[in-house]
Amino acid sequence: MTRTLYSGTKNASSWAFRAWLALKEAGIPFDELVVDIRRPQRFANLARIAGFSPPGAVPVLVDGDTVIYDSLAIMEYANDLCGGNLLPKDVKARARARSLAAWQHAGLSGICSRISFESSFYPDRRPMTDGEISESNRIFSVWEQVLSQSNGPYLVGDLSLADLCFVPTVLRLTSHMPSLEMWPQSQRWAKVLLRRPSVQEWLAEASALPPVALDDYRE
Ligand SMILES: N[C@@H](CCC(=O)N[C@@H](CS)C(=O)NCC(=O)O)C(=O)O
Repeated sequence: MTRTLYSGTKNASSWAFRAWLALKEAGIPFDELVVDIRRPQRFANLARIAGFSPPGAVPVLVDGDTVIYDSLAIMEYANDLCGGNLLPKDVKARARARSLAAWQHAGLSGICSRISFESSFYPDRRPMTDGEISESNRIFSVWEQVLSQSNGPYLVGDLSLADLCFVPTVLRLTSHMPSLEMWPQSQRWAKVLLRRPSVQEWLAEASALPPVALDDYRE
């Protein structure tokens, strides 16, 4: 049986990044097929995906006769395949991890919407607006409080799906924030998270690609 992840362009697809990370961190072997979601080939490629996956988006994991679409479903599946190692055993800690993952998955209350995943890779990043700095501080204050409760090193203790869900956001924010000094625990967490070999493997490929320019970045 084959297991194939239809993944996305590495400097543009934050959702694919999350699913890919969970499979890697779970130690699950899989083939990767990068679907180019940049224009102009974007629409034809996504139409092909829609032929076997209802949302017509990436990521999609095809595991034998089972099609798993949506990054969070793939992450949960990766966790199941590795015996639940990517979520805490304690019921309340697991609920906390799932709350964080769900918040991210539901759009993170629109925090810094113009600071896209793509913009993390721009060589000439713009300064954040005052509004973006205060939105970032809000999420850093949440991470700081969660890390104080768990004592780290990851959000709910050991590495979990919650940390992996936030990797693209950590990258977006840390690549733009003037300073993280106000958030020492989050700063440490972000550093450890971004240095994981899985994250570094994806980022090495992402950084080698031509940046994907988005119109609303400098508005
Ligand atoms: N909720 C979905 C979102 C997936 C998603 O939006 N993927 C983007 C690429 S990062 C995509 O394929 N978009 C297709 C489109 O915009 O038509 C998930 O978590 O997998």
